[in-house]
Amino acid sequence: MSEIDLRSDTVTKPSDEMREAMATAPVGDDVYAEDPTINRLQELAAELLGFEAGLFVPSGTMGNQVAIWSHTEAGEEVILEGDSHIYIYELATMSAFSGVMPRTIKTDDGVLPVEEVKNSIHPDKYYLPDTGLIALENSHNNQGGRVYPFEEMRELLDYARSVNIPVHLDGARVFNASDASGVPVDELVDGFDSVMFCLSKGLGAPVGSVLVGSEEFIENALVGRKRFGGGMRQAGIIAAAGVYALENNVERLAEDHENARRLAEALKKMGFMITPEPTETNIFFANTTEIGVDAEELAGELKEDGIVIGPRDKENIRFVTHLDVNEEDIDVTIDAIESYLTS
Ligand code: TLP
Repeated sequence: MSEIDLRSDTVTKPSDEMREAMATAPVGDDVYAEDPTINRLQELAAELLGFEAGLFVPSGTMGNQVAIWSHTEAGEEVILEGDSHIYIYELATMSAFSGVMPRTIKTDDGVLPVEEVKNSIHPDKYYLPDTGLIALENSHNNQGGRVYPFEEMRELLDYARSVNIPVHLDGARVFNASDASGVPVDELVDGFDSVMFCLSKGLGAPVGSVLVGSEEFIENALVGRKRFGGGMRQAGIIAAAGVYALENNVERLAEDHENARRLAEALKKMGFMITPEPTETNIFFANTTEIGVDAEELAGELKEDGIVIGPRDKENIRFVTHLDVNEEDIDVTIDAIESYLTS
């Protein structure tokens, strides 16, 4: 029996059909822009999101960091949310590689209040740093896959445009956000200056992300990608998985959302505290404080039944559904947790 792995949607393995597409992909040297499969993926991504151009990058982190490098000058500030992936999990790369300083706004829901953004931008004085970029995240990983409210996002984008500050979207899971909100993905990202989305999460590809923006932005980002060590050669073999993912695995994300919702509801009945409530996409957090269960111990027990979960500490677990977890796996997980609690 294969494991049921609920730690992250990054754990998906390429299907036989995806592997077939990879094995038969035409390839060329991408540093010469001669890989037909990469070119196709970049065009497809740009078209789907409504941008002029795209750039295939090895990871979401590189996509975000190349975007920051491309938008900013050393010595500037980047405004972003205090629990965002770029701030928490990207090893201060914006400071190390781009020479910019994060200016974080801590929130309870991942949503940047426009007033606070305004207050975070310094008056135009030679002795105060300029704001080079604002970065948002949708869906928000550390907020349990919450979707950025559409109207608030539009308000922020309009404000940023009025003061001429570019806005980047960490859209690692933007297709999940689109499905959950019912807003077509190109409308959801309209008004951003750049968007990074991941192929290697819920879309099920083994590796890769795409950065999209204007032609001018992508030309600059191409330099950034090379500098960051992301210039690839016959990488059409992996880009093919991305093309396959975009053509086959977007619509089914709704199943992951349904599975997450069902699992979260069952855990709630068992006494776990769930965030967000209700679950919005394929991620949620379950807290064990009220039922007095040690999350790490629970993880150890479940592992013996072939169920892998990701406790963050003794009381908090992040659950993530994806295309390698089906309805039956959710039933098996619910039963296993229930029997642990009642034993
Ligand atoms: N997220 C991973 C971990 O790094 C936490 C996960 O398991 O969820 N933006 C967002 C919103 C992400 O969640 C991630 C990865 C990234 C960027 C970075 O992508 P990669 O791992 O491809 O560098």
